[in-house]
Amino acid sequence: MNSRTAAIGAALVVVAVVLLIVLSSGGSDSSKTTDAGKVPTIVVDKEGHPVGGVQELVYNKGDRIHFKVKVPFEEEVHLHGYDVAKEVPKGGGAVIYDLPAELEGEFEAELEGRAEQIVALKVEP
Ligand SMILES: [Cu+2]
Repeated sequence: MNSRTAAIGAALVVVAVVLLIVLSSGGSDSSKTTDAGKVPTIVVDKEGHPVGGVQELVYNKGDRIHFKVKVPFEEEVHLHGYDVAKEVPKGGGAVIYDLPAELEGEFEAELEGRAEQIVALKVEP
């Protein structure tokens, strides 16, 4: 009897611990999703056009320019003005821009090989 009660007690503890782990990991998952959701992602389709059109991104000087570009083929993504080029490998992939907005003005990011604009970047004073 006693050992059975102890076993039930132990099982309850295990359930409680598992619940805590599931709940806490669920919590961190949703915060990750929220963080990821804050990073604008430009998806380029197979024809080389940005899905939903050229994405407008507006920042204030001193902010962090932060966006992601997913391209389904090998390309070079080029952010004008800041002049940052990033290579998308053969077979496609994503590149991430994360840099301080220190230059004011309007700049474009494009798929360099196709001269296709994908981002209209504006940095305001
Ligand atoms: Cu360019």
